[in-house]
Amino acid sequence: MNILVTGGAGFIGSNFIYYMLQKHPQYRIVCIDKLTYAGNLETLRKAMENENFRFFKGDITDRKAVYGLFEEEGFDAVVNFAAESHVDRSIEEPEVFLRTNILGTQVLLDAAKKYGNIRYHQVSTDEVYGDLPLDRPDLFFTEETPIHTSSPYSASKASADLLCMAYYRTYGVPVTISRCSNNYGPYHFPEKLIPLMIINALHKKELPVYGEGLNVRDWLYVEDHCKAIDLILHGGRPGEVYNVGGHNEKTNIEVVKKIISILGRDESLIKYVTDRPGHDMRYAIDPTKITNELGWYPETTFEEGIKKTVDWYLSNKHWWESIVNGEYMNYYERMYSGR
Ligand code: NAD
Ligand code: TDX
Repeated sequence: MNILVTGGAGFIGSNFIYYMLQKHPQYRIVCIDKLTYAGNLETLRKAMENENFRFFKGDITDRKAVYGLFEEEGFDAVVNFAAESHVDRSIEEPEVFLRTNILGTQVLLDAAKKYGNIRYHQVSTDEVYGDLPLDRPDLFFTEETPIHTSSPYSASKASADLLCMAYYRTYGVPVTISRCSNNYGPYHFPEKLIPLMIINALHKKELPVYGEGLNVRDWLYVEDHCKAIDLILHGGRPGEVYNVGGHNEKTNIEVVKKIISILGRDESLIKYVTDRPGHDMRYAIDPTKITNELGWYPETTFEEGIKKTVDWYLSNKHWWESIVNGEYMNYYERMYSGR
C-alpha cells in the first residue's frame, strides 16, 4: 500500500507513521505537512532514514500541490491528521481552523474522488459530540450521539466530518471516520494539558488549572489510537464512523496531581486560573462498535501510559526545550499571564 499521511510532523500523525513503518515494513508512507508551529521535522528524523518514507512540505489547502502529489504517487489511501488542533487557539483566532480543518479536508476529498479507488480516513474527535454532564456518569458518546459542538475547533472538525459523509453518499468516495478521545504520549506539543504540566512541574513553575479542575477527559495512550486507525483502514466499513476511547476518565486535577506525584513535586505549584470560555465538562467514549467489529481494545492503562510519557519527556529534553524556548514563549505569555 502507498499511504498519504497528512499532518505527520505533529503529535498523533508522527506516532502513526512510526507505528505503520514498523507494523507494515513493506508499505510506502508519504507525509505532507505544512510545518506550522505544531509541526516539527525533528520528530520525523528517524523516519527519514527509512527508504519507504517520504516527507513533502505542503499545505493541504493548496489544491495544486495536493493534486500534484497524488498524480506523482498514486496513493491507495489517505489518512488525514492535518489540522489546527488546540481549542484555546481556536477561541483566540478561529479563521485558520476553518481554512485548514474544513477547506483542507475538502481538497483531500476532491483528490480522493478525482484520482479514484482511494480509501480516505478522517481523523476526527470526540469533541464533535459536545459534552456530557458530570452528574450522569451512566452516559457515553456513541456513534449515534448527535453532533453538538462548543468551540470553533470542534465546529470545524464536525463540519469536516459532515463533508466526508457527503462525499461518501454523493460521490461514493470510500470514507471512514474515527472519533477519538484525548490522546497522550511522546511528541505531544507542550501547549496541551499533559506535556504542559510535565514541563512546568520540571521547572517548578505554576501549574495553571482551568476553573476548578473538575472537567473530565477520557485519556488514551497514542499508540492505542494508531492501532485503531490501522484496523479501520484495513477492515472498517466505508461510510461508517468509529468511536475510539478506553474508558479512562479522569478529572483534570487528578491528572495534574498524578504528574506532580510522579515527578516528586509539591501540590502548592497548582494555580486555579480563569476558566476556558465554553469549557466542555465531560467527554466519555463508548467504543463498543470498534471492539465488536474490528477487535480493537486499548492495551495501555493510564497508570502505565502516564509513567511512560513522563519518562519520555525526561529523556527527550532536546525535543521540547527547543520548542519552549522559541516562539511558544510568546503564546504562553499571551495565554497565561494575568489569567
Ligand atoms: P498537532 O497540532 O500536534 O499536529 C497537527 C499537524 O498538522 C502539525 O504537524 C501541523 O504542522 C500540521 N498542519 C496544520 N495545518 C496544516 C495544513 N494546512 N497543511 C498541512 N499540514 C498542516 O495535532 P494532533 O494532536 O497530532 O492531532 C492530529 C489530528 O487528530 C487532528 O486532526 C485532531 O483534530 C485529531 N485528534 C486529536 C486528539 C488529541 O488528543 N490530540 C484527539 C482526537 C482527535
Ligand atoms: O493549561 C491548561 N489547563 C487546563 O486546565 C490546559 C492547556 C488545559 N487545561 C484543561 C482544559 C481541558 O479540560 O485540560 C483539559 C485538556 O485540555 P487540552 O490538552 O487543551 O485538550 P482538550 O481541550 O480536551 O482537546 C484535546 O482533545 C481532543 C485536543 O487538543 C484536541 O485536538 C482533541 O480533539
